[in-house]
Amino acid sequence: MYSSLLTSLLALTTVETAVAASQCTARPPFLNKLAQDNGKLWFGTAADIPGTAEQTDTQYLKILTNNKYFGEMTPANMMKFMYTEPEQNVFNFTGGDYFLDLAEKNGLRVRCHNLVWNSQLSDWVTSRNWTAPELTAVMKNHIYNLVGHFGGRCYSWDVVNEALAGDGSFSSSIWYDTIGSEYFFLAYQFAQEAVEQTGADIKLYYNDYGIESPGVKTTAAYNLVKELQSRKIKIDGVGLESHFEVGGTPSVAAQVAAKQGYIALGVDVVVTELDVRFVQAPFYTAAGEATQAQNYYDSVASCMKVGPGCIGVTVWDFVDKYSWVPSSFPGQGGATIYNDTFQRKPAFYAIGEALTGAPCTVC
Ligand code: 9MR
Repeated sequence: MYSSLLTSLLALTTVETAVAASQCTARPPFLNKLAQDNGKLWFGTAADIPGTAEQTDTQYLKILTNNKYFGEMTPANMMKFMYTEPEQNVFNFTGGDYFLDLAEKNGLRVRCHNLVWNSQLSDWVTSRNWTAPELTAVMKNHIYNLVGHFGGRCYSWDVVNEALAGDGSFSSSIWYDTIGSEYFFLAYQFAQEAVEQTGADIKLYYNDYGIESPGVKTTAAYNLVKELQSRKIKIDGVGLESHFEVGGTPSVAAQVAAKQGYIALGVDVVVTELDVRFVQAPFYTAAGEATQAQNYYDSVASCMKVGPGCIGVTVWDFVDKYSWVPSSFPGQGGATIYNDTFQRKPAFYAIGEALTGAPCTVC
């Protein structure tokens, strides 16, 4: 369990604290390097680039593009439907290409995100009624064009994003409501065909939240994987978003159990969007940050404990000022591993400890 770092830091004298802190400051845990040294493909982060303040924030970019910290980046928005196909069959790959260029220049992999979702669709999709064959053709064309254009530059694609409701049924979406449950399987079939046309090794993922610990929705996700497999349609992995609340995250055991369930089906898992938000201020108390550190530790530790089937951990951006949380949950925040002024939080060191099993000062 994550304990040694915080307990020992709290127990130290002022002088000792200063020494320990300076060791951390002088030699912070290089999270991606530690992840890769310990059997993972990456420790990664989402980034919302180009088109936002992140694009020109030199302090931000210096950390993002340091391959010792991050080995993967996921576009928070730029590859979504509304940006990539703003008008029917008119594609805009500028943002996605910029993102991939930045990643490749710095040696980071990219999880491409996402092809079929109910959010951030273009108006031309949502503002009219479609027949099932018409919308199926729209979906196919979108998938073929995106997979074809970005090709093997994508380590993987999140093919369908957030298809399930809390009770394990398909949630209402323009795709489901128009095409029915077959939309899900067709999306993967089209993605598989498109990948085959590229000739590249591109992994196909299902990505969702609320499937990080055993329960009805997680069982439903297992069943989607099994159904794809029984139809011999390509499915390589499941993304466990892991958007959690401070003090309210599933136990390590629960997160291990859920991950083992996917891995037992023969697919990989990735922690794809990890963050742990405070549901109310204050966001920066020692006690709150200690709990948050434990929560981050538990998710990363669960990925370590299940072995190579959990191939990496990605946080959903790394500095509080660029987190999605405050705009989606007014009054909530403090969810990432750096505060607004780029100071590393205890959670940062806790991740280093989870990746290595050793306190940050020696990792
Ligand atoms: O981080 C994204 C944010 O900038 C967008 O406004 C938001 C729109 O819904 O989507 C955010 O990313 C989401 C991701 O694509 C899917 N899982 C949940 C993420 C957080 O909302």
